[in-house]
Amino acid sequence: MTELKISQGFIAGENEKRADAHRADYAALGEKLARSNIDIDAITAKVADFFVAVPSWGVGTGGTRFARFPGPGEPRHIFDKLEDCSVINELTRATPTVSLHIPWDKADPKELKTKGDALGLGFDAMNSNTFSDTSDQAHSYKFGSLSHVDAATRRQAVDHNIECIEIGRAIGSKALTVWIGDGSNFPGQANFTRQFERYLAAMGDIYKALPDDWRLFTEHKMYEPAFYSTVVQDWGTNYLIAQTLGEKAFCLVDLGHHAPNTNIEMIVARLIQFGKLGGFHFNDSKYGDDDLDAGSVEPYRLFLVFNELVDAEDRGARGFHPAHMIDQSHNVTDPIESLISSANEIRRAYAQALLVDRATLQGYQNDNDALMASETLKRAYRTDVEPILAEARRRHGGAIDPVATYRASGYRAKVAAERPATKGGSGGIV
Ligand SMILES: [Mn+2]
Repeated sequence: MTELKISQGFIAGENEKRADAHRADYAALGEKLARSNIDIDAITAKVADFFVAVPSWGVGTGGTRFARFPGPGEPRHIFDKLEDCSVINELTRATPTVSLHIPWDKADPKELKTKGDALGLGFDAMNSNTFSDTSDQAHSYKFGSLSHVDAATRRQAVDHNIECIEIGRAIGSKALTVWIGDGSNFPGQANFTRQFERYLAAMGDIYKALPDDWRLFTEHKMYEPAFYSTVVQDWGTNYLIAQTLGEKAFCLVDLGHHAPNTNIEMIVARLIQFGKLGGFHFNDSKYGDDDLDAGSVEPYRLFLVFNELVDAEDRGARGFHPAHMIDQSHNVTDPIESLISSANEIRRAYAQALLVDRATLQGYQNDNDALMASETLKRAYRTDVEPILAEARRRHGGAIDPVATYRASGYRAKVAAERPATKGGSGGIV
């Protein structure tokens, strides 16, 4: 019996208020798509089968280097976080898994698994943390972790990652994501080559501890916290890592971890072509690693990324099964609402990409008809697929309007009464 935070009866009641308008919108869109020989129910079924993991750290209010402004009813620990995550899944039916972060979410694995099972949640990739120190560790990561000049510090960082794998095994995870903050702030501070050699050797030790049915994701990030050089700074370095480590190693693309104007969709295509796309951390950005809500600033770019994913799916690209995860920091919104909205935006981009007429597109590409090729993408992108998203949710017990239903449920006020107000705390931007 699944422990429900918002009853199915309540969601059904909210849906009933919107049922007539939704039915009419879905029928109208179905007619429009049928004129292009697209079966709306086939698209809806695919969308309903598309899932994205929510990050445990995303349900707490984030922050910046300057401050953090907590909201009401902040989760006190991982078990509260899992309850908030289950609300997102109940309403969207798009987020059945949670990505944990160790040590932030450290708890008895048996209790984690029991709570996840009770809430109907599984566990996605484990995330290690060697970018900050805990009070009980012997060696500091101030000057690096897996690439540190000191062997004992590197060993400590390797052991931490192996511990993450062990916790993950106990709760049913199948992947480890490694992001490090190692780098330098001054020219000359680090020897680029030796630093990367040390990193690769340490990652090799982690890779050896990886179970056969697991995948290892490495995440590149252009800069921050190191501001002059970063060890794993770009997709090229990331690809070299995956190539060096072996067939269970893949590149993770965090959409916010690139310079402004970088053609991320082309990076995605390259990694797919060479069988090394591991998955995504979805978010959006304007200036840098802003960790804004997915699709909030550049929805067209998100669509173009999904255009590459659907293209790869259609042609059965080798080794193509990317992990989808959200990685955002919610500073000014209710984190649950932001994650609901982001899961919808990610599904929206997928649905729009499914509508691209690929045979026609290929024809325009072969004819060098640049304008009509672009228009073919735009035609799919301009389609309002909201009725498809709503129907995918509704068919699986979710809400036609998940944010409105969440607000009507009073969940935030209920947990605010149960959970004492917090002050400050870490930003959780990774
Ligand atoms: Mn990330």
